[in-house]
Amino acid sequence: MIIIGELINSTRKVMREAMKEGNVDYIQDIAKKQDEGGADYIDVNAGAFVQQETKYLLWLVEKVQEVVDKPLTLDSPSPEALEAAIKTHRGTPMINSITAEKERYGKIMPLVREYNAKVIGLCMDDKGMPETAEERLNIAEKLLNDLDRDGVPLENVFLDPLIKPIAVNGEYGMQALDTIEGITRLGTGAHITCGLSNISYGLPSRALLNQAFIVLAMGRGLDSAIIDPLDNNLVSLVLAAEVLLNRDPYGTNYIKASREGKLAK
Ligand code: THG
Repeated sequence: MIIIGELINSTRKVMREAMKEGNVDYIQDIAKKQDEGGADYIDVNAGAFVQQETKYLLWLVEKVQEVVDKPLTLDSPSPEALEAAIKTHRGTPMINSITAEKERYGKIMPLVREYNAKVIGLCMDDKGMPETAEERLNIAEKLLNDLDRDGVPLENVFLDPLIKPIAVNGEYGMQALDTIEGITRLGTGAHITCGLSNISYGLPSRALLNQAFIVLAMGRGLDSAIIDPLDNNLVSLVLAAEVLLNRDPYGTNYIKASREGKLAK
């Protein structure tokens, strides 16, 4: 499972304050903890600073890379902010995100290609957020076709079905799961990721719903997720599910985590 650590995000109040105050210690501490918690990528988002997004994003890239060797997921719809951040980033980043919207695709795809970046592709187009699994799957196929045509290796692509809250519509869970399975069945070699916690928005005991949902989604082929790597129950459950799905041969990772005392009971 490719884990993307979600905590360095300006939509979170604590993080927004830390960014405003230039609280480097706090941000670097969260970066290190996500790294140790098993994050493969660290997401950085400065979108709350509308006029100064680029400035804050560059600062985040610099400060996080001072203390962590993992690549970053650059979380912005702005081609300008993304390009500046990619140039500052050491190594190969992941761009979060591209869509099938004509203008956004046209501006972001060349960055993906030029820097050989990983990229998250959201299942949306100029008609907005799709309503059904079938529409999502059609957009996913179009994105994969276009990226392939434009020379982007599909193993660098992470499709995101766009998770909507189950509290808004009881069908949203099944829609996401059916989309994940549909993408898996295409067999293109593209990865599948999602912002997991959207599913539980507005309901009590959100952690519980997130945990149940990640296991269901992994069973349908989810192989990456944007999550809180400091949630030991969640990360332990992911390691357990990998063994059960035979995605961790001989339980090597699971047993190693256990020996290191990292697994929840
Ligand atoms: N897909 C992609 N990228 C994404 C998302 C997605 N990036 C942003 C988001 N969705 C995933 N990241 C987060 C980061 C933090 C929180 C949730 C998702 C979070 N939320 C709490 C809440 O919702 O209540 C707390 C907010 C707060 O602290 O103020 O912590 O879907 N590709």
